[in-house]
Amino acid sequence: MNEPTICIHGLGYIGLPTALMFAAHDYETRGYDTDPDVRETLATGTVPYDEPELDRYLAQGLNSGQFKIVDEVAPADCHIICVPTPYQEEEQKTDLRYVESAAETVRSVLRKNDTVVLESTVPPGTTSNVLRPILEGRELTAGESFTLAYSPETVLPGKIMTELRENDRIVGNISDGPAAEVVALYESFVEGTIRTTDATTAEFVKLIQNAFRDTNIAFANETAKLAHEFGIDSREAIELANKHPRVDILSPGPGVGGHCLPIDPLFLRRDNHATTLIEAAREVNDGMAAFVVELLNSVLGTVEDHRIAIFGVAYKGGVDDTRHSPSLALVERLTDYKNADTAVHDPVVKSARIPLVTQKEAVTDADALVVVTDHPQFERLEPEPIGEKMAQRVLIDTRAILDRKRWQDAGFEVRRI
Ligand code: SAJ
Repeated sequence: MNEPTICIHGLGYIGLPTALMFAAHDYETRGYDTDPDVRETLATGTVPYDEPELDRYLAQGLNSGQFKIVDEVAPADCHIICVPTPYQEEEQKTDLRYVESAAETVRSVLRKNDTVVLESTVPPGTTSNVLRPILEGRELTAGESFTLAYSPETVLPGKIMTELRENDRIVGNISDGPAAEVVALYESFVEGTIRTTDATTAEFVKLIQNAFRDTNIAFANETAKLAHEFGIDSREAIELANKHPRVDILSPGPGVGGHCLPIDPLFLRRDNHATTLIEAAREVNDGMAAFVVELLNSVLGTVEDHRIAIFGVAYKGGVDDTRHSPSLALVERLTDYKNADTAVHDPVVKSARIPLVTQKEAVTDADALVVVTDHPQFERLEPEPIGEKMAQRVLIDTRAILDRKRWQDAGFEVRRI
């Protein structure tokens, strides 16, 4: 028997790797994206962002013919929806228009016995209350004539292919029963455990995983601010606290970026007013840019009329993604100060919505250097050649990745978060 054909809707950060994983596991996989530029770029074998292994998988998929990019969606045994779900801050609600429009497209080709899986991060209840009514028709009922499930991805940018294979996975069915077809599909490449539940629980679990991490980091950030007030080192304190068998505090830093942690927890908001802790965590994490400025002010007197070199615009080390980057938040915050000048350098990111300069340009005549992204390249920075070019030797190491003593020995005034 032939493997079922799969159509992936949305070829972004999650849809593309997922499609390529299925293609590499002998499924005839088609990829559709509404953006013709995305389709064209991928068809030439170019991955539009940095992610280990992805180039190789794309070349393999296209060359073997197992992965085809299509300009129109055709019937397939299984449709997997991986489209974006942005958050509208002003209206405090998730924008589900891409999910809805993908669902309309699927409905136009949906047949009896097909399977539809939603992977996009969504507010609890979306698969049942938004997706299901669009897909169902006079002849098609979810759970009876076709399978409908929700299965969130949990992969870490920078390790997407590895985590697609190795992480456990949840499959949430729309009706009673474990959605065996969907489990079988993911079993083709998932080496972790696949657990089944209902779709709304699966949607909820995805959100509380990210909310938990965001809240834990907020605790670390608050700890760091407190440690600063008590004149102690937050990293040493957290490391010692974590020796307790039931304590596991994450690392403080310049704020929480990326496309998931700063946004997904907000999907839990409704008119329920039950997200007090989650919203407070968001506030603490978003407030870290102001804390970095406080540290700068404490050394420089004021950041006004000073030039600040910022190292890193990626939201975390080892990736070229700048979405919701703490560095961009810091640059924006510094624009509030008269004549505060910023120069941003990142050895990994090729372009951002702010101008980027070389390392040398960034540090020349700078009054302070702020290391924002934990790129491994920065761990190896040498204090002397940098200090020589700077107007003042001030270092704010927001990730505590540099050897404080070496920088102090080279005459730097050092502050860490
Ligand atoms: N960060 C800290 N301190 C830490 C850990 C992270 O400040 O101790 C910062 C990072 O520097 C970054 C931000 O948090 O700015 C988020 O980075 P991350 O590595 O924690 O997470 P993401 O956004 O890259 O991926 C998260 C992951 N979620 C969880 O670990 C619960 C990933 O598994 C999800 O698949 C992904 O969100 C997603 O797509 O939802």
